[in-house]
Amino acid sequence: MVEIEVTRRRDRHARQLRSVGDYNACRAIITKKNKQLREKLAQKSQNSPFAANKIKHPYGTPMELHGYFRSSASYRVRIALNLKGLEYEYQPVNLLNGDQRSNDYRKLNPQGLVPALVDDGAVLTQSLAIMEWLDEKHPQSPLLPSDIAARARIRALAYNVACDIQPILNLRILKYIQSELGASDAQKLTWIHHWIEMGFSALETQLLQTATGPFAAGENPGLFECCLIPQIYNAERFGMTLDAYPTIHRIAEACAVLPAFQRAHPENQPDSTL
Ligand SMILES: N[C@@H](CCC(=O)N[C@@H](CS)C(=O)NCC(=O)O)C(=O)O
Repeated sequence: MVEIEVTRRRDRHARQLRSVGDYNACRAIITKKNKQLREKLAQKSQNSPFAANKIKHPYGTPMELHGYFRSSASYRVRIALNLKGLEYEYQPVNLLNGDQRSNDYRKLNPQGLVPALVDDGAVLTQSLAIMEWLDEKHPQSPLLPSDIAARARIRALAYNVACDIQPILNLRILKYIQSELGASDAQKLTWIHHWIEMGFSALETQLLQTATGPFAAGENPGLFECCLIPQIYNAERFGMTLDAYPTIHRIAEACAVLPAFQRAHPENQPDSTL
């Protein structure tokens, strides 16, 4: 009980700091919290640094997720796996070293992009396709609503992030605009902010058009939140805030307290350098 109260007080303090714009102090609290979480999880399993991802798998064979701690597409799939309580083994692919372009990795995904999921011999790529595969195969904690119109709406929100925001901010695009087109660091940042702002403004309006509960589809997070939270992480990494997007902010806060999202956080991955 005491521990829960301390945690709540710390979270409240972090929120207060963020609301007054003291992002460094807020980040320091969150970093400390995540470090403690990591230590706790590591204690639970003496042998494995992947304790965070060891959840009992109903069929015995763990899936293999090839990803990178900071990759937002990998982060989406980690959240989806955690929401469904599925065990998986994490295989880091270091994007900064170019491991995604190695011959070995291209055998899994000829696109040279993470994530890839190996499940029962099947190799799956594209995070949205992977999440829908998981949803069809493991119907517990559905990622999509049962109503057809609600499903289409959630897909549209998720695609806004996954098809129209993230792809133009991907590492290879950023590298290209700098190395081939000569963009400076400042121009790169302007590019990132521009496309996230445009995407988030539309999302905010779309979310407001339909009244929801704590999450976009009502009481539970799903496909949209799997896409949104990694994009927010990315936006904040590049110095953006959610002040202009109160609904997005509210949904993010609701996700932040859930273990499925906390375990999937980049800082809690075995390959994290944070
Ligand atoms: N549409 C793909 C996007 C995958 C993607 O863009 N992955 C990024 C990381 S988030 C990547 O592997 N980037 C490597 C690179 O740009 O070289 C998906 O949803 O899986």
